[in-house]
Amino acid sequence: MKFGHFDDEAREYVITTPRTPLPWINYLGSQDFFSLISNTGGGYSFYKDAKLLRITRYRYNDIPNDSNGKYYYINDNGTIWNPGFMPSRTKLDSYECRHGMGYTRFKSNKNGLGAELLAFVPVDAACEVNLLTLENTSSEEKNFSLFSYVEFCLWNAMDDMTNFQRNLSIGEVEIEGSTIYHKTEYRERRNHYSFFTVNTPVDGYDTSRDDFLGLGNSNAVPDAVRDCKCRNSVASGWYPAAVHQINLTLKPGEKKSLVFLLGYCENPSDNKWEKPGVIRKDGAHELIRKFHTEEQALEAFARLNQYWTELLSRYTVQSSNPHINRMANIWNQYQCMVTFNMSRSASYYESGTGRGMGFRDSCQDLLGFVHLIPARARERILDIASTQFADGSAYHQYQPLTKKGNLDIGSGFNDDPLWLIAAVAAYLKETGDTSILDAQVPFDCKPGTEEPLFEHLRRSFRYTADHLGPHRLPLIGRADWNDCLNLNCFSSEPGEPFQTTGPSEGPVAESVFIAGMFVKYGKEFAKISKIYGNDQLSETVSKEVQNMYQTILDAGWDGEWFLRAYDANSEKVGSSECKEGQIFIEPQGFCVMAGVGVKEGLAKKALDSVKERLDTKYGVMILQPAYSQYYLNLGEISSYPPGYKENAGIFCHNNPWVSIAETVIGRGNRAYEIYSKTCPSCIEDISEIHRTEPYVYSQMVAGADAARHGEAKNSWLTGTAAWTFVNLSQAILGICPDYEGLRIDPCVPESFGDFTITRTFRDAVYHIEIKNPSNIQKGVTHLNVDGTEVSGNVIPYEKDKKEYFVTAYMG
Ligand code: BGC
Ligand code: IFM
Repeated sequence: MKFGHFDDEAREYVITTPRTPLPWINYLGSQDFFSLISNTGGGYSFYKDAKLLRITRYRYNDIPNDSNGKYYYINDNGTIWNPGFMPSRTKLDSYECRHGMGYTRFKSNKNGLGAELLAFVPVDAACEVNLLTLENTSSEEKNFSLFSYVEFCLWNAMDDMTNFQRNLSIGEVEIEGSTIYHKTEYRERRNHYSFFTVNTPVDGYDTSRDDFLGLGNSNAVPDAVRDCKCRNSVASGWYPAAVHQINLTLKPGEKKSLVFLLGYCENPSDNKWEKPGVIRKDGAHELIRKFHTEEQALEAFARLNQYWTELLSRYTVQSSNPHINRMANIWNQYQCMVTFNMSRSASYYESGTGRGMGFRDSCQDLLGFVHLIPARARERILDIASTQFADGSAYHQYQPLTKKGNLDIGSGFNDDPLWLIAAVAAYLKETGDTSILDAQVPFDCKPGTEEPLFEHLRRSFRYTADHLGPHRLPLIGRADWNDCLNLNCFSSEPGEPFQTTGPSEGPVAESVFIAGMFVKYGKEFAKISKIYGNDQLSETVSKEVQNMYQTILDAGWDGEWFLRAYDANSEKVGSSECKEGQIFIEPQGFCVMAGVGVKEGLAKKALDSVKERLDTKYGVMILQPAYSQYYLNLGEISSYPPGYKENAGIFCHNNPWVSIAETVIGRGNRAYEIYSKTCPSCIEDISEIHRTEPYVYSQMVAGADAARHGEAKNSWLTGTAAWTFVNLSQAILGICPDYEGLRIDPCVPESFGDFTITRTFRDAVYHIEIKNPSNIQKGVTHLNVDGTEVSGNVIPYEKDKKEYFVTAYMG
């Protein structure tokens, strides 16, 4: 069952009922100001950091769910409704919500009054524009009142939810015409404020939420809306809000457009303003001047569309498969940009107050956006590397505003360091910009500790190479990619909850997954060392990589698949000898991607075992059999009910790993089969089972052991976006950026036919046609580049050439 449809021409998903299985959201913003917006108008805004600079208030875990947002109420002769259905939940005569690239548009009608709301964040300004157009579609004159509504958050969202003894006394507002300023906390440390305004004189306002709502009321039908009369309240402490009342008369067929603006301002640091208690408003005035009229709003909207057109034109495919075209050209790349902006901080499943930017997460996200925004990818790499410790290990997370490592969570996830090599390798291949290796980057953000980025990579490599366990496999530490595989956790007393840090941490558990990473990214580091002019290091690194390759074969192979790990007692994890958790997906994908076992014939065996034991109609599960009880020696993984999350859920993130692995051994049919099972567009028809948004990936789908097999959770902020884009664009469609140039190496299903790709690569545009006359799955015999036959499959890179016309022949 579907709840809407794709509009590919407009690059939108069109939701046709507010009653979606879960809130289906979108993200507005591309630089510093961001909003989350659901298909019923819920969500919130923040500046740079969802925890530290939260502008409007949202309540996760609320009843009803998703009931705070930027709302517009209409009181039309006693009928109170919202264009997005919530929070009044008044049945609408028509409803449509279109989520597009950085904007959301609602179109609804009730009793002959139409409302169209366009919400977006302009490309270069710290504000959200809401262009609301009301139209009388009836044959009689209409007199009605419109009310806007936002509830302010007292900036630090965590503090806002906990520190009431202080917060309820600090809320302050100022009112200037139609502009309501929220200036709480601007007094001491933070010279910032936000405002909510509309481009017309108002007939009333409220700034005290509870005066607007009325005693004991929810925001479904505020008393002031019911009475058609704002209280003109001025908040002092308690709950600051911003409400505008506008009374309107529309003749039949008449339209009226209003521009609402939610803005954020910081005063210059040399602030000379000396009026205690009153804010300096020039920043707001400037923003208001820029987005005051409907024309200005529409111009800014056109610029936003242009921005996305340019961005998405960097990789486009035309093939016989509409799902691939849609996902590659629009939604997969869009989601990659959202993960660039958000990492794992703010979604409807990440509260914005917990995880900020993940070290491993952001490094992997980069694989999906480096071709779109190489300059910002460079900046991101340097930010991430600056949080690395001098011994090569890493803070697991850092805060987007401060860009400093997060002490609460600390370090100890032993896969983290190698992801930095993965990110830098992807950047170098994409851009050829080797100057990044010389960039001076501190350790743990401490001035005076700067070393070239190359040295950071060397330490990442060394950290893994120098922390090996009894089988000479890498030590896992607190966990590797699988955060919940906590093999070093002990509890002093039986029945005590597990601990993954502190004195009980054991040192010896090992990870075959990290070993696979070490081979894959160690090879990259050897190449990077050569590029950096250090041939000797390159050779040493290659030897260590070769040793690890052999170690995996000796100690990491179980007979039919790769082992997952050894626990702190050197017992096998992910082996046929285990009672539960006999086979895990991660090492099968990563070891084969690294090339381990390919020539020995083990890769094929491992992937056949994946198909036989882990596959379901909704995707490949992370492990089988699921853990039926909690095992202290395994940690959090076995704390989940069977079929959920890391305990045998379908983790969409590592499905592309096995799909890519299939392309390594040339099985395009199977690679696509795996791809299609989790591809949002391919499973749109089962939205009632899948439940999360059908235009983006979710982190997890419940596995075969779960009661709700096929149900997804944790949409949007997942490494799945980047890895499926790598899978689709590089492994399946075969356009692979490499150090020497673009390599063409598709691995497609037999029925796929010819296809074309246009791709920007290092300032040149490549028009690539791939011909597959014999319908094979893999293998390029030769290329024709601008009329010249080229043997092999790498397009020779010529520095100043701006356009390439390439035909690749499969055979
Ligand atoms: C997992 C969660 C887990 C958490 C612990 C996450 O990456 O997906 O299920 O609770 O790590 O840190
Ligand atoms: O690898 C992690 C990731 O960092 C956060 N989400 C879950 C993954 C698997 O545990």
